[in-house]
Amino acid sequence: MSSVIAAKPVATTADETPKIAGGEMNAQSQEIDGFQLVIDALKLNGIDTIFGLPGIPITDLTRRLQRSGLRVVSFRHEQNAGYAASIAGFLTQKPGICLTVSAPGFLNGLTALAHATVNCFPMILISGSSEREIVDLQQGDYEEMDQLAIAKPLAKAAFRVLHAEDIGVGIARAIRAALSGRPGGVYLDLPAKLFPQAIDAATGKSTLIKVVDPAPKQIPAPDAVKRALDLLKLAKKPLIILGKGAAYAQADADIRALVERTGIPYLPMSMAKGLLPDTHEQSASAARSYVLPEADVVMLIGARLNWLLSHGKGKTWGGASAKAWGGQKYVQVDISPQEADSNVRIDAPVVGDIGPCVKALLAGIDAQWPKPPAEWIGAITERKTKNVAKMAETLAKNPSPMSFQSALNVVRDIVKANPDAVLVNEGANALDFTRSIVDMYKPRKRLDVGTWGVMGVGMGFSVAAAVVSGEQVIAVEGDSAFGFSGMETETICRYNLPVCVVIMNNNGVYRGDEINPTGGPDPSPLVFVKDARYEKLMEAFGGVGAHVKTPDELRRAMEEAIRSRRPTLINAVIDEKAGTESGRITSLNPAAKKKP
Ligand code: ADP
Ligand code: TZD
Ligand code: MG
Repeated sequence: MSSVIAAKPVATTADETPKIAGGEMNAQSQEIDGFQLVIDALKLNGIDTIFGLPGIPITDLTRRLQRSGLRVVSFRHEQNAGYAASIAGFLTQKPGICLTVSAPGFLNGLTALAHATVNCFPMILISGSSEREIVDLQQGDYEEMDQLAIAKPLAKAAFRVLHAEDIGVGIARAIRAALSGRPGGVYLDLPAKLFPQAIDAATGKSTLIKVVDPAPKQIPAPDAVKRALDLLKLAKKPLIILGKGAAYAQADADIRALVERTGIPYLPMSMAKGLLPDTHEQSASAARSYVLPEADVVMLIGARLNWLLSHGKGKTWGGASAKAWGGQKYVQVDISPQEADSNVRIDAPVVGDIGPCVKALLAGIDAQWPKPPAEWIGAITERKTKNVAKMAETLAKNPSPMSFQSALNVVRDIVKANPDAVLVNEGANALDFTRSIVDMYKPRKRLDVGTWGVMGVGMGFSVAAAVVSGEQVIAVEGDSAFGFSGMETETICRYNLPVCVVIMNNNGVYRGDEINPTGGPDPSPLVFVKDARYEKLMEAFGGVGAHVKTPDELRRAMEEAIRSRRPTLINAVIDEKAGTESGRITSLNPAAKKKP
């Protein structure tokens, strides 16, 4: 209570930028305000980049963050800033920060916060909020909303700070909640009144907390490791599945050693592609539909048995019916103790951080470790060889207009020649074909729609990937998918980022040839303006645009984009009849079997 009485506002409103050099303290009274405490707390914890969009009450915070030396990346829509923050968290193991204004800005950022939680990415959404007294009495304040209550069910944790001297604790708690255990999205509510609150500078500084060991590398229990090894050792048809948790954990060398020393075939989930190069001889990607039902022991490392793995049962896994268990035994390595048994029985849960878990498993694998039976490896190789040959045939075709495959064959070559480039990918067919055609060679280089299969992450992810890695970004986008965040081409140009967007333009959602069955003037809800010139969007902001109709033109445009590192948008014209409904997840569509 005393803090409220002691707190005195200093003159730092949006219209009145502080005149003192650095804007840090009121020189006479040696006071520090809430703005500065937020900045200092973030800096103290190694936060160096903020993704956001300014306005009341955080305009000055944005300015002062930049003045304090943090990189502030300002977007055109908060959702894209939020997606940027979420993927920055995935790439760096530091919580990605998204800063928004109240009510509508907060809500725009909230989708990304929920996405971060669902995908286990560490992120903090910091939103300014309106006057608590007015909000709580619902008296109609400017951008009134009880943001904390709304964020709670969608976030891993949610906090509000009312007093300047609690800023240090608030930010420490947010960081710890985002990073520790299973990472997730955290909401931090900072009411407008907090920012100008001034307290004694020395007292203020002493309240800041540098979080010690925010993501403890929890070690697994030895008996859990032994149980897992015993199970694996007896397997006749073992399989390892690597998920994006394994990519996040940054235990790349040990994961590779585990796969190679055991000799067990592995399948990478989409964002785990590149943990080992996709060309690795133990990769079973090209024989996925064979290995899932056939495997007898499956070790999941940082992957959940959710819809993306058909819940670990049913026909995909060799079950007799849609929900029947296929008979596999599962080992699951995961930081979350509650994940095991969420869909099927997990015979050997190994709970801990993937780094120490994989190390502990490796310690139990010596030269005597029995390699998987030759029949299993041979059967997989046979399927792989057949499927790879079939794929090569398709990729070599050169139809006009381009097919997804003939265009993506170019992207495949470009990524092979530039393995450090980050590939961002969204769409339906544009997603599924890219995932299966474009090989990845290094960890954390493929960023996509994740657990929700969400559209709209494209440009936010691209900006963040370019900002945090400094590497070339290649964004392969469905024309529908691109539309969700397309205005951020301006952001890409404004920050002059090396992002090359390639739109797989088939004139619509899934395909571009649907017609309105009534014969009326409205188009089908699934199609867009035909032959839209998306490349002009990038040109509008000073970037490079290209309109390409052949693989050769696409190759030249991509090579030039990578050579120049200029913001580039390539509008690749794809046959509008080429796609299928929902890409590869047609079966999830309730009416798919009875198309009107
Ligand atoms: P994918 O979509 O690639 O299959 P998921 O998002 O379903 O991957 O699963 C990721 C899993 O990784 C989550 O269950 C999460 O708890 C786990 N995870 C994330 N980080 C770590 C870590 N450092 N150590 C162990 N498990 C982790
Ligand atoms: N809205 C959001 C936020 N996420 C979604 N996944 C969808 C809607 C539904 N949806 C998909 O699942 S894929 C897709 C939508 C609208 C777009 C597919 O069209 P595209 O890709 O042009 O991006 P293709 O290559 O034409 O299939
Ligand atoms: Mg499309």
